[in-house]
Amino acid sequence: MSMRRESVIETPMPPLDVARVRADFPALHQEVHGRPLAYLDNAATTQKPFTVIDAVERYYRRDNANVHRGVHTLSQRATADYEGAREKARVFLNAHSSREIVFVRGATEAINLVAQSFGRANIGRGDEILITEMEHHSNIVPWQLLSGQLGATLRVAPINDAGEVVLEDYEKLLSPRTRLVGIAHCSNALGSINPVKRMTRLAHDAGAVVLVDGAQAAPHFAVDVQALDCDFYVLSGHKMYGPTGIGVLYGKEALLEAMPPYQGGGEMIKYVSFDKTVYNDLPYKFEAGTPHIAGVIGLGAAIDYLTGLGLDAIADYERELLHYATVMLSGIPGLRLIGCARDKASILSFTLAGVHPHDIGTIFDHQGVAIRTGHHCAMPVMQRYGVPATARASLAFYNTSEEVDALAAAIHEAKEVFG
Ligand code: 7TS
Repeated sequence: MSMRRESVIETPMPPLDVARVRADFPALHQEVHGRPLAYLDNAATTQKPFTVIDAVERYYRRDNANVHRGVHTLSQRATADYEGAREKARVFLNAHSSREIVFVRGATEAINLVAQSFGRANIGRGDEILITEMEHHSNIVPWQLLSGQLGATLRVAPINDAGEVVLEDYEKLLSPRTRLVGIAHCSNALGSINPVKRMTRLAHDAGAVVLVDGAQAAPHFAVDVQALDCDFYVLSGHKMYGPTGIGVLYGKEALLEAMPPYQGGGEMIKYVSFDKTVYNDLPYKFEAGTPHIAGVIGLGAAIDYLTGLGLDAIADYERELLHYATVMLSGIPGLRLIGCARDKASILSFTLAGVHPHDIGTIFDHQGVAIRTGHHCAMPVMQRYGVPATARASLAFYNTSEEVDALAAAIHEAKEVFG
């Protein structure tokens, strides 16, 4: 038995069988406006496999109870599944301890938690917060709010034309005044993957704490928070094939331990009287109120699904698909690809001469091709490239080269309509 196990572990992961994978996602198999759906809006949210849908349904059908507070069987089952998902998230991120895994609503709430809890306790007047020019609004606005509240200054590391952070400028912006650095691991608008390990080391050398926004990274490749050595790492469940309304904040235990609570309420306390309240241990100190139990359990199933496919197999497949799509789109006259970083996830932002991105979206929808158009909650990126908006195709491991062909055909259709 043990020999069999060992041989399974030593066998390299098989390449991704996309036809089999697609069978796991019910929403992919439908027509839109009489055309087979090509769902290419995965950076906005991903579709869910049966295992995630079933896990959520099983909780509501069979195990529905509140967690951590009932001795009855249903509550024990719900608690075991909830805490089981925490352990899955810990392994997924290679965190040292499950006390470092806090369940939140999503990447947005995780960043706001760090800003308001860590930030208010550790950042003051005259201090600096450094982010990059490619951040999603959720890694800009919480720091602007905090800076305004504390009299701190927000600094921004620029990006080059390819959509890569200019590391020399980033390094120059780091100083003893820098208290916190916020970096996207992967940009939602450009696809650029940042060298966060190196950027973290540089920030630490300057004495700053580092938050990595992993919302667009975790669905595409393996993340190891201990190897990155970042202080905080945030995830959104719905971008990694799990439910909406659930996410993870990873924080180094010593930092979380020293931070004040973000919200007060039930669950986050050990003892309450009108004179004094004693807060709960980690991670419960940061999980006030009844959590999104079904969401956590669904996220656990999504992590199992990703791990089952293998993050390396996912990354390999998506790299090939990105290459195919880049070649296809680059050859189309009038098409401008925005974001050509050397290290890039399967996200293609583009503009089409003479066609407004919103019109592109509508025409594509009639071809069954789902993409996102707009500023992608990254307005400074649009400003950097001098465009009001882009069309964005974001590919997942269940997308195929035929769907990329459908995208190219839809682009030609848009050019004909407006050309
Ligand atoms: N960070 C990045 C890099 C993101 O792409 C997003 C959402 C968030 C944070 C916020 O995640 P939430 O789950 O808390 O909303 N990005 C997108 C997008 O690109 N299209 O729709 C949402």
